[in-house]
Amino acid sequence: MFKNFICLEGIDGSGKSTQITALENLFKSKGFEVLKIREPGGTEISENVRDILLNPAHKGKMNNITELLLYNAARSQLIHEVIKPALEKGVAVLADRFAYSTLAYQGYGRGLDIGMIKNLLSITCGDYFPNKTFILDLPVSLSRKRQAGDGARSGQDRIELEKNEFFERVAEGYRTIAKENPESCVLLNAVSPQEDIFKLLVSHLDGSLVPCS
Ligand code: Z5A
Repeated sequence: MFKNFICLEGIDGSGKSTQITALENLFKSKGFEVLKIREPGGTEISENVRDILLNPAHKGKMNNITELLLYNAARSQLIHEVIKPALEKGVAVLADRFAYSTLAYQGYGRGLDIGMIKNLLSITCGDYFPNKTFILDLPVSLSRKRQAGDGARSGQDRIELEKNEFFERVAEGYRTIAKENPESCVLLNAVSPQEDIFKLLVSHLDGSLVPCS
């Protein structure tokens, strides 16, 4: 039932939104009903939590456990209000980040205990976990360049204000996650041209797309 729950992960600017939009178009052209979601966010409550999490005025004030719980609170609401009903109707769900973001940022980035986070994620997500996760692997220096070159941005959020060393740990954490989950995760080189990444991504989905019932 949960076959078409696909997630894109990676550090900021790695091209998640770009690839999700291309995937959405492909899925629609194949007759799928598609739901695109982003984390944190996607419901009224989760978007309010997002505002608290990303507010740059909270830089240096938010405790790491508070941050961990807030990301999971936003996710729990999104799962129960949006993801669960969509998957039960046979809608394909395309997620811009999900639970592996917490493992990468709060676990490997902040240094919180990985086992504790995995336990929390299993409470938050239960059976609702992407069947395929694509991790876009980008050097931190390029992530910063893409952020700076993106005119649509209005200043840095609280997480973007972190130092490069934090993002190096997050990027390495994502590589570890990909290695530990070879059945469900694919690590893609995000430096390649968008079209090449998309072709590769689709090649990993072939055969796993099922039509809406
Ligand atoms: N966070 C967390 O700590 N814990 C959690 O559990 C969760 C999240 C769920 C949410 O940020 C923040 O919360 C995030 C992690 C943390 N913090 N950081 N840093 P967000 O949702 O607001 O933003 P984001 O997901 O990090 O990033 P983004 O700006 O949306 O990036 P993106 O979607 O990966 O990239 P993009 O918008 O598709 O592309 C960025 C630019 O690069 C754009 O100009 C593109 O045209 C260009 N681009 C894309 N692909 C390419 C290629 N292949 N070549 C060249 N240029 C490209």
